[in-house]
Amino acid sequence: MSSSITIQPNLLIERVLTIEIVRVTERAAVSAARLRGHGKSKDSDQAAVDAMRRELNKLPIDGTVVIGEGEMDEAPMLFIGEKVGNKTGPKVDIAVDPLEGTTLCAKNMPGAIATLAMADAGTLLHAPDCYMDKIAIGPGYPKGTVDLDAPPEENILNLAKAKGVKPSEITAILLDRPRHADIIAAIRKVGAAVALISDGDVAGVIHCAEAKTGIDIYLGLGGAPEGVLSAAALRCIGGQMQTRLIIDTEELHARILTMGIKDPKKKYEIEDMVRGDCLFAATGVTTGPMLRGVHFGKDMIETETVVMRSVTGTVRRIVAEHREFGKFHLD
Ligand code: VTB
Repeated sequence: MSSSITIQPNLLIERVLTIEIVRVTERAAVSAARLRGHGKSKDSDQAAVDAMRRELNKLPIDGTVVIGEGEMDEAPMLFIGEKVGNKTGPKVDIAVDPLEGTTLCAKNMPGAIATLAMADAGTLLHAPDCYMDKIAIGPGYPKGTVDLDAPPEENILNLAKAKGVKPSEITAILLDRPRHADIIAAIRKVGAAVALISDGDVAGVIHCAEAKTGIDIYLGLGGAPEGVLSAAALRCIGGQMQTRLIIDTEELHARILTMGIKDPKKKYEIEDMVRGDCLFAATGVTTGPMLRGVHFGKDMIETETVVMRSVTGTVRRIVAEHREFGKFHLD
């Protein structure tokens, strides 16, 4: 007796794209890594952008960059609204950060990554390149355990209670910025620990959902593009996140109107930032808690990538040995 499995074309292409996007972040990471530690953050960013764009244009998608490297007039590549892909496949929204942590890469410090998220057209939040207030925790907690509008102390105490530990056993991660002085003081006042990062808050948010990192909660203001990317990752692996754009200039007010955002003070849940299923991938540029950085071997280049798919919640870690472009160290 023969059995047959019908795979819907859209589902199949979406599964295939899971592996295809790995190629995109891998190439961006390798290009950026060539300039690791050179002190030139703009150059390594541009190298990552160029590589990511080249690879995206090979994919069977009809894609639009909705979170990108700035606006059309100021960024030559992967600007918001740029069309990518070979137009043979599904219409998709793409959020990119070809080099998240340009300073980390320039200084060869831990945690620089190349990252992107992909979802059906019209389902990713079109956010401008502004600040975003964020709170995130990992999976397994009742909805509403923390709230963006509650004081940090209250969030820490509620989270400790939900986790069944003392507040002193909670660790909060924040970007190390003067603007976070009050939040840091409030967290420490209730006895919780603070972990400070100099850059890289996409990984910062994801750490909340990775038990091995020991991070329980992300708090504070980071980039809005990074916020949408981390929301995509949490949509895949679980966790809670609330955000609000910081629209504090006339220019930003005008800009968000053109992006379809009517309420500048709207509090976003993950489902508002990523309104359907998505794919997320990140490749390490410099070694950090989440990913190993690019390793240049004698005749090959090794990369580590994490790729996630929200339909199934599958997380794959792909360690790749690139011989074709490792051999001559070309890419
Ligand atoms: C974060 C971080 C980035 O910008 O989004 C941060 O993830 C926010 O802006 O790596 P400020 O640096 O102004 O605080 C980065 O540090 C750099 O893009």
